[in-house]
Amino acid sequence: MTGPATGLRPAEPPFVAACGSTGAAAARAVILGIPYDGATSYRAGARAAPAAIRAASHSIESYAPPFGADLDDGSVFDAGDLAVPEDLAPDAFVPWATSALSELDRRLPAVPRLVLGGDHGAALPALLAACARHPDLRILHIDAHGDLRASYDGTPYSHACVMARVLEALGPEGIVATWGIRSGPPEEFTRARTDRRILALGTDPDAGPALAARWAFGAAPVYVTFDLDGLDVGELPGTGTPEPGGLPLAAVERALCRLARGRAPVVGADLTELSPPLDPSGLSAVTAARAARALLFALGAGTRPAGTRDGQADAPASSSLRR
Ligand SMILES: [Mn+2]
Repeated sequence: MTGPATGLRPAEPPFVAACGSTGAAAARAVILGIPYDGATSYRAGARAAPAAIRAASHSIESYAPPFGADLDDGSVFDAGDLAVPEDLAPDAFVPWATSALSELDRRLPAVPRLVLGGDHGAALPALLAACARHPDLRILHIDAHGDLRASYDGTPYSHACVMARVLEALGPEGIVATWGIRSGPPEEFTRARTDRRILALGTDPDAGPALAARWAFGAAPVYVTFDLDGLDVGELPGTGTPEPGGLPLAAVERALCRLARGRAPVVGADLTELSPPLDPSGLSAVTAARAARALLFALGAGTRPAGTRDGQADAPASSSLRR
């Protein structure tokens, strides 16, 4: 630890698959919690999500039948949570977290990272860093909302503005594919149709897997930004700005399975907007833990146990998902 500005709080307990980790050096993917929800517009609580997702991860299996793969192979390292100062306004959070992440880049292994928010704004600094590193980045944006507002609640860093800021940072060859979006002002839907860097997949559960299958066999780097309110509210009611309808988690798992099997590098991912206090049943945290497991496979963690199959026609015969 180098001081409060860039400190990490240990994960207690760590995400289930990281419990058997032999340490950061052997990791193929790193989990980093960013428990910040100051960019929320409606109902807060997402700051409790990293801890809730880790706790719920102990109720799911490390083996995932849709992937035919197991995370319990020491390939995940849980770095803990960024020690975000209390009551940081969004305009102050973004530069603070940008600097904290760049400090962490020197201390954490140079492997793909899964950021656990927090609200969607908590993931913005990681998204902007990925855009700066990869001008041709292909971003799969799963969400109920387009997040394309220039400003909201008096700040350009509200969670309702995340993808507007990302598109400013993304190079001309970059692509944002949006999936699950079903709410927002008319201008956002007009922009999604007319901006040539936005590929609007709508809410068809089959559209994401079809796109992922194409991207998986390209060379361009892929990033997945997953606002959990993109999911069916019946599967994940515990979120700050719920929208009835939404994608089944199984469809998202199918898409991420395509990425896990492909050769395109999946360079980062984030999972945001779980608000644990809004779902006393705990179902939402379990759904989020399942989503985190799927993202970790897409990032290159996990191994296929001998003799397992999952019925994927494109499954390679090797024992590892990607390598
Ligand atoms: Mn959203």
